[in-house]
Amino acid sequence: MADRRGENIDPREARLILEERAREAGFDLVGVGVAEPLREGGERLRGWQAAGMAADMGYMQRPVELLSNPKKLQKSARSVVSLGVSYYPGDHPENAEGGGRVARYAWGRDYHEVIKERLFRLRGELEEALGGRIKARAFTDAVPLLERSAAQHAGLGFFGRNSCLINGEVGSYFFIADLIVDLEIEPDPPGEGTCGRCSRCMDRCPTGAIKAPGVVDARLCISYLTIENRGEIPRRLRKRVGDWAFGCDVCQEVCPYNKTKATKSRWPEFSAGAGAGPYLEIEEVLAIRTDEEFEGRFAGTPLTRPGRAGLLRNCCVAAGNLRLRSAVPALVRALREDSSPLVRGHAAWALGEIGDAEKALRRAAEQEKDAWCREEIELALMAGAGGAAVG
Ligand code: B12
Ligand code: SF4
Ligand code: SF4
Repeated sequence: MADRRGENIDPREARLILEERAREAGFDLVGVGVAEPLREGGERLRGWQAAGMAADMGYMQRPVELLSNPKKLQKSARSVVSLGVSYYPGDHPENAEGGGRVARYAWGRDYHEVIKERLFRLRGELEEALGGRIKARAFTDAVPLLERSAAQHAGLGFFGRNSCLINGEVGSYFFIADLIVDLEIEPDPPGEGTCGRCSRCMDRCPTGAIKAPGVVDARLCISYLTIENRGEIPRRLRKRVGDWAFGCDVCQEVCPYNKTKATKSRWPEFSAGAGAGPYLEIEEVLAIRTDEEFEGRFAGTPLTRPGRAGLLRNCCVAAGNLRLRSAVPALVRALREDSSPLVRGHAAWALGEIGDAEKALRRAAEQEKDAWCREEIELALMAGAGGAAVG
């Protein structure tokens, strides 16, 4: 139980202390909302779920009442503190070597771990400064709550047409973290701002995933296809994935708010040198054959999320789209030796795109036991022979 001493704290004083401590802890944005249901966000979520746009993300199929109500996470909740931390590490250099492109949020260490550490410390400091134990749940991207909606309520920014939360000063390259507390803290006015007449993100999204302003169909989104998706990248979308091997930043790159305002991250953990960086070496990734090797290479970074087969699948697609001749031997080995049909099938596709691998594809066709892979090989042979487009 919370120490009831917390109840005597003036909400305005609590807000000042929170601001001071959160800034000291390195958060770029701080805001507070009353712990009440997020009605508009909930309604939007309901429509999104009903349209099938959550794809197969089971955790996004949970009841709207749960995802949109902070009190479901903590019964005694009175305030939701939203914190923003810029992860912007800079821009991708030119892809001169033919690498697999990594979205900016994933260049460094795993944000879940990094933010959690500072968030827990902040919670401790707040408890101390506020003179009593406050009951607080601290999390980022890990519990069922519409974090963007909560953060908009708390004044951190407005919803862009790309559905990202945009802050007029910082842009949109920031993570959201939350503290749900049983203390009354003076709330902030909701975030305001507008895209005006701009629609660049909708026009430039490579797969047309932004179906309406603020509505992203995950089934088409490259971020979903390369991170959360456990199955194949649908053939009709593969070419549109381009060289993205993990996530996608296009709808943020084109956004005027990021072109002029994006604030560089002050957290060294999110810099390119701290993790995988802006590009993956495709041949190196394609040579990873076991989960142990994969963990050894990517543990502590967000890139473990799709699993070994998922990341190799993505690198095959990027290699195919880049027409990466230097990757042919690694693709042929993956086609022949990899234990995962997902990898073998996408390796076949990539070889079909690059061409000149007919012999290897024919040999694989004779040995392949998996029906889907055999189909991929046949289509790759047709594509490689300059036949019908694989689609
Ligand atoms: C599922 C998920 C995904 C899915 C689906 C994305 C989506 N747009 O729904 C996929 C895998 C595709 C994805 C991709 C990305 N994600 Co993501 N994702 C989430 C997660 C877990 C839930 C999002 C969600 O609730 N979707 C359901 C739909 C209905 O909600 P929504 O798109 O957020 O839209 C809201 C607004 O439309 C809002 N709304 C309310 N009123 C109004 C009014 C108007 C006028 C408008 C326009 C909208 C609006 O209601 C909706 C519900 O809150 C959150 C973490 C969390 N627990 O919230 C992170 C989160 C949204 N992701 C994040 C990030 C960084 C990304 C990527 C940038 C990663 C990348 N580079 O690849 C991309 C961005 C793609 C994009 N354009 O959205 C950050 C976003 C931070 C920010 N500044 O906005 C979050 C908040 C994680 C975090 N804690 O930092 N993600
Ligand atoms: S992340 Fe990429 S694929 Fe997804 S909506 Fe944005 S631009 Fe489109
Ligand atoms: S690119 Fe334009 S329309 Fe899209 S989020 Fe940014 S300002 Fe809004």
